[in-house]
Amino acid sequence: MTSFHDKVVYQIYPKSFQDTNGDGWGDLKGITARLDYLADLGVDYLWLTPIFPSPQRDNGYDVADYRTVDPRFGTMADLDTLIAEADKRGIGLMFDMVFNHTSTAHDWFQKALSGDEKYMNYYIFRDGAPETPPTNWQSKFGGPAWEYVPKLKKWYLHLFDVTQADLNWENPEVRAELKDILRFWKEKGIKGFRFDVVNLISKGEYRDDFEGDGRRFYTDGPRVHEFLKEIVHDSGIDGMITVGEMSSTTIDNCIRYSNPKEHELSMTFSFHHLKVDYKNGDKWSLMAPDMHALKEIFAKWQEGMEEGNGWNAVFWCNHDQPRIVSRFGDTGKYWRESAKMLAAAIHLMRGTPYIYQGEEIGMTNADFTDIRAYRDVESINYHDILRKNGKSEEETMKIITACSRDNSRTPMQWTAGEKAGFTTGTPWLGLNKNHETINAEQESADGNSILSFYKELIRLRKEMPLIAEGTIHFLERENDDVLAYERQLGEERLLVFCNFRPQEADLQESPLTYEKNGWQKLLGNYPECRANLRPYEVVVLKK
Ligand code: TEU
Ligand code: CA
Repeated sequence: MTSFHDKVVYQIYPKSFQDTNGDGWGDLKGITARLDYLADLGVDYLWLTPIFPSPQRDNGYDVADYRTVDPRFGTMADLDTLIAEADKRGIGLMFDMVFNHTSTAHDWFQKALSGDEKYMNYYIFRDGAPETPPTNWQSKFGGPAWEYVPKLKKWYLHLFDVTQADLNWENPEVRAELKDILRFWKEKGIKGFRFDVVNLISKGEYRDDFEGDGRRFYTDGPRVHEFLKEIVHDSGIDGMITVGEMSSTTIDNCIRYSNPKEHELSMTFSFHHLKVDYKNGDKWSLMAPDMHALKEIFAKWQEGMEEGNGWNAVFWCNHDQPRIVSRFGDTGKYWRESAKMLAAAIHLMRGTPYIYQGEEIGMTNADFTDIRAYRDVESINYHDILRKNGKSEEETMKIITACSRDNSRTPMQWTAGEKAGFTTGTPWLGLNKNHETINAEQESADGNSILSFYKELIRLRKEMPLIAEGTIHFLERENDDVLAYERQLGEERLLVFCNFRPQEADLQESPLTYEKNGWQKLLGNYPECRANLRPYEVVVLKK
């Protein structure tokens, strides 16, 4: 199996990247138009979130047809052009395969609804009385995970929105369909795949959960590794770059998903480090990030995955997460410093880094304060749930504004001009007001910008095998202000110190002492080394 350790992936949310026909929706032609920007940044792959026909209840994660492009994004010819133009620049496309569920608008589900036995067996239908769902499981977007169909006198399972019906992976016909889809896109020239919530595909027992929302019965389920091996092998995608999105997973499972010996996936996304600001594990209650927990999670996952020869996708941002500078950094005085520090913290770890569009220019949360500005189904559902639970509109909006997935989905900020250079029409989701000061044009013109720093990190990965292949060991474990680790490959060593605080922080050993002892400063977000770390400072030293 090929290694992707020296590669960098850039995630595009096509709807918000670049519009070319003024309908307020980003499109494939828009991505093609921006390829030079991406090539200049230095990324190797573009992961596109789903561009398949879809009712867009969940922005394309509700797929109605896996074998073509939604006309709102363009045509198959536009896709061919994008693939060819990207290829010319040494960039490969990764597609986002949503195989845990389909939209209820998919032909298969429509046939199931009409009572066709073959297709009913594509989904998870259960008999039952209309008052009592088969289990008490909760949907990830709020409310029960089962929906009753009066005509069939049956319930179907939907772990996400009611329009996202879970597929029945126990049925070999379903697996055969999915393999066919993978072969189809591989033949079209797609170079890799991201698999949406792929550790939820093997459901275990259908039992009531009196301790949680049901996830322990279907997360990393009994046949998940077997299913993955089978579809990867039979569809001929082994050796291509693949990443699985793993919901509430464990290190042991992620080692099995990503150890090359297993022939499952190249790497895994896990999310534990992005829950350290969830109060009691609840996404919808506010808390300052717990730095101690963050450090422990990184140490455990980084060292644990290395020990089992697994491979992490390393990241802060995606289309489901609020912007990282707004969350763990600073959007005011230390905006630039904190964005660079956060970038280095991730890019120099052991794993393949992912950059989410706009992260490289330090984009911040949208900060929409009126629920009518939001488009995300999860945010809208939880707005209602929080209100029903007795929170005032003001308290509710404070939470939605901080936690909503729409924070990362606002249009890409290309210029300071009107509509940020994203569209000439009305964007499907509002722009962030700060595009006048935060935009790609300005960042590109400045050698000291966040964008320039990202380019430097990518360049270093290509130059220094240590970054791609070195071992990792965490330092300063008791110091909650600082994330610190050492990388090593043969004789070569790298030290990374990141101050996560808006004030100065001390280290056990001063960066100056390291310099005296023969270490060399390789990278940083402040000029010369000092005895301690300045606010949000990152210092990288090599020997
Ligand atoms: O997300 C899976 C998931 O469980 C969470 O990230 C979820 O979106 C949310 O953050 C819970 O609070 C994947 C996709 O990335 C997401 O966009 C889709 O909505 C979801 O699957 C369903 O396909
Ligand atoms: Ca468009």
